[in-house]
Amino acid sequence: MNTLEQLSQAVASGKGNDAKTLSQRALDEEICPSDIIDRALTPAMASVGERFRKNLIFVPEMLIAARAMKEAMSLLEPHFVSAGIVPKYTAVIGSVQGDLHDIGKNLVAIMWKGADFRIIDLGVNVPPAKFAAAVREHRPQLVGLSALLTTTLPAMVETVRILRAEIDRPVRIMIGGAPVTQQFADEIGADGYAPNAGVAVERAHALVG
Ligand code: B1M
Repeated sequence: MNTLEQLSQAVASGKGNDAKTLSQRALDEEICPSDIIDRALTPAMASVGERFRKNLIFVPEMLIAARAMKEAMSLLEPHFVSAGIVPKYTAVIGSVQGDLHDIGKNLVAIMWKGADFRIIDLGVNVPPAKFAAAVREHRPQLVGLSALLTTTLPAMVETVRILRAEIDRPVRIMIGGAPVTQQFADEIGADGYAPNAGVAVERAHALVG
């Protein structure tokens, strides 16, 4: 098994220390950090989700795998962020109310940080009013909403509605997460949708540029 395959297996089985060691080994082998995410870490979480769906594992195993993924990401994050550069734009980001999933949201935040954005990360389970308050306080050009559950899509709809109703300055809204589609973004009046963190960077620049 090569390093990326071993890393994927370590994350899927929730071995945080191994995940960190193998991420470092992958970097030492000069594998680019976004390839490490796309070819090892993300597929690991997809396989965890698949096993959960088939009732082969349960919530605790998903949680442990998520922790292992975060260990690996903590090692990779500095490779995405350019030190000492004052960001040109500000973005507020969070997982919508009721949603505790944050790995995808964190990945988007890391990539935006490396792409000229100061990030105000509101975390998970963020009520619409908290997004609106953060927009008033930090005056971002962009707001990012993440949702991983079909049951939290209504909270995304409500957050977009409240931002449109209460914020009287131009702010672009991007949405994403596994159940989200371009069609849904169009229907609820979001300005943009991205299927993954890489595309989220391109679309963010298109929206604020
Ligand atoms: Co949960 N969970 N989970 N879970 N979980 C899913 C999402 C699920 C698909 C698993 C399954 O059944 N196959 C399923 C949802 C089904 C549905 O609604 N259709 C599910 C469920 C049911 C649940 C619970 C209800 C389980 C329960 O309690 N019975 C529960 C809900 C808790 C809650 O939120 N209220 C729950 C809990 C959890 C844990 C807490 C244990 C853990 C999360 C830990 C954490 O995030 N800190 C967890 C995990 C780990 C998963 C899976 C396995 C992995 C998610 C992940 O991190 N993926 C997931 C299965 C799966 O995704 N296949 C699953 C990797 C990540 C890189 O991808 O988040 O999709 P993703 O992000 C991508 C894109 O979507 C996009 O870019 C990212 C990077 O490329 N993107 C954006 C995301 N946000 C974006 C924002 C943007 C743009 C792009 O712009 C702003």
